[in-house]
Amino acid sequence: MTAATHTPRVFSGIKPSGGLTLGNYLGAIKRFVDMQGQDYETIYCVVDLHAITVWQDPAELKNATREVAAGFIASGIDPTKSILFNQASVPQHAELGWIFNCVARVGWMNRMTQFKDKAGKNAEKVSLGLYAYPSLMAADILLYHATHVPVGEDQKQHVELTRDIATKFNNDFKCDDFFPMCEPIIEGPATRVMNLRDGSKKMSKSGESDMERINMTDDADTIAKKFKKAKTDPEPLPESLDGLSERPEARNLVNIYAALSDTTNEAVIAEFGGEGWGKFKPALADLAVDKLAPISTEMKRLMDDPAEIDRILLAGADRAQEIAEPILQQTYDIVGLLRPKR
Ligand code: AQP
Repeated sequence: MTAATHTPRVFSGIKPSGGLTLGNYLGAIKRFVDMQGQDYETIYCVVDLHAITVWQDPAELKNATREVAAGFIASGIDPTKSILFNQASVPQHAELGWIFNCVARVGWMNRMTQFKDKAGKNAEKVSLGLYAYPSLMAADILLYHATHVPVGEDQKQHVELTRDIATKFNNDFKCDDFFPMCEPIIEGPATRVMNLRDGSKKMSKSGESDMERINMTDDADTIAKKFKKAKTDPEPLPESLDGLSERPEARNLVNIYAALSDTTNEAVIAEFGGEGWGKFKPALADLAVDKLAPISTEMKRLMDDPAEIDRILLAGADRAQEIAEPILQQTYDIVGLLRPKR
């Protein structure tokens, strides 16, 4: 099989490790929606197996899984156009993940910056799953022979590792390009949305303070309050983009405005250059409310009917398995694992 024969196929996922943030929306979901209905098959997954690499309250996890699914649908992922499912309902992910644990090298995992950030000084005490996370992520992507992976900047290194795993597997087992070289798609002004209280840190679901992030389900008053209190400096917005280079908090708010309004940072600076925060922050809050309110209203409506979300996820899992199972079966054959047909 040659690269050219791999069907153009998009795969990406989001962990149900807490409520969705504006970072997840701008860095991932909004872009997933943009890629839907173009020249790719699109497969989107709630990656619950990744969520449990750190402790998750079992009573919360199923709800969080449904909420991420609701976030996808409310943002515009159409389950008839894209395949939408949760990872735990397609066991082939974990099966291929194990094979990739045996392909990936410990030295590769040691270089993963996300592991270092998340483990911090506690590396001896974190789960083995957190360490092996990138190998399962490679399985998520390659189980579908996905060719394109839209992600935020923080996931670039993991997609590159996926390519390393594919290359080593293809070389070790002399199977040409059985697994494709997937491309990370990292585009737009908000590929790394930063924490509102500290412009050197990423906005995360699991960050310590709720004030450091905008949740997709925040109401208008909360969004306005969070932007009002967002850390900035005393200077007005600069007249040109260069003036943002040493101002991470200011740059972050400009990036968010540009991404929410589907424009460029240059256009935002052309509109607001020279203005103070007293004008820009309320405009940003209004824009965010305008974009997020219809999504959060729809998320709430969907969450009132969890059985319907489960039905959508199950139908998606069936479609996902139709693609995944033959690829996993071929992988077993290539590796030499005996798996007689029932
Ligand atoms: N701040 C961000 N800016 C841009 N993109 C982001 N993404 C996450 N945060 C930002 C992108 O969202 C997708 C799903 O990410 P994930 O939830 O699976 O994992 P994560 O990157 O670890 O997200 P969080 O919010 O930081 O979760 P926690 O706190 O639980 O670890 C990815 O494409 C990611 O790049």
